[in-house]
Amino acid sequence: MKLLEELAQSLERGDSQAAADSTRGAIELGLPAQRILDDGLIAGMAVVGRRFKAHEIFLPDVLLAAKAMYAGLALLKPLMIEQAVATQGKVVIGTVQGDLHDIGKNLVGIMLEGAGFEVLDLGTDVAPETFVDTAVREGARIIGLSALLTTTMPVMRKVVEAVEKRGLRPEIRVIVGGAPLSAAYAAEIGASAYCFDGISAVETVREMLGVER
Ligand code: B12
Repeated sequence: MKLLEELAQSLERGDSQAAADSTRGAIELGLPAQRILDDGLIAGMAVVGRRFKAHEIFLPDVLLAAKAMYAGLALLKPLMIEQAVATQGKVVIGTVQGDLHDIGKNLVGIMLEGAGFEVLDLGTDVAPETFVDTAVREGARIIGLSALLTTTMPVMRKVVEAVEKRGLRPEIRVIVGGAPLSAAYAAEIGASAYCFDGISAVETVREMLGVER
């Protein structure tokens, strides 16, 4: 549908105003929230993610796309709640204690939210116990940790240990990401998975929660 294609393209261009206009237009047309989400916002963000991975576009473009996605999501959210668009499960995310970098974590959060997961974003500089307490309280089965500093990477191990100590494994899984990380480091600290970017985070979470697409 042309309007939803335009919505997707507005994300690719990073045009928040157009994204909001197209989303509003689609809502006024009476299209279901799920369809606006899938064929508009998620479709656009998926292209952006692929082009970023292929180095065809750069960080500022991704941030603009993310902003445009937020502009659309903000309008769509009340409708999603009203129409009870099935949430695929909850994911707690945050940047570990001592670390204030949040751009990558926010992008991953948007991608997960866009893919239909409920994201509980604890922000930055988050203590290990806070991750675990929130996951338990909210019934989230996945904790996603971000670290951009070599000095804060070891905090991730503390979160894994806290999950283990409380006997919450394997019900609660810990996935990790951030520029200095690697699959080898994730394995070393006992995390369930390392994700290179938002797309791989969505794929990993879908697989872990058994969500088909
Ligand atoms: C922007 C930036 C900042 C900004 C952060 C703004 C913000 N709101 O986030 C500011 C200016 C505040 C900053 C501060 C500092 N920074 Co800085 N920063 C960067 C920079 C340039 C870009 C990071 C970024 O946003 N990348 C873009 C995003 C999209 O990529 P990403 O974060 O990697 O995220 C992707 C994946 O990693 C993954 N991912 C990320 N998180 C998660 C989480 C999960 C669960 C999953 C599944 C996946 C995932 O998916 C994301 C999307 O694709 C990096 C350079 C770099 N090459 O990384 C330095 C860098 C990380 N910073 C660095 C340093 C040293 C600092 C400071 C200590 C500087 C100082 N002396 O004050 C402070 C530390 C402050 C603190 N306590 O955290 C160093 C770290 C070196 C090291 N070995 O640890 C770097 C590498 C720069 C360098 N080459 O020296 N920084």
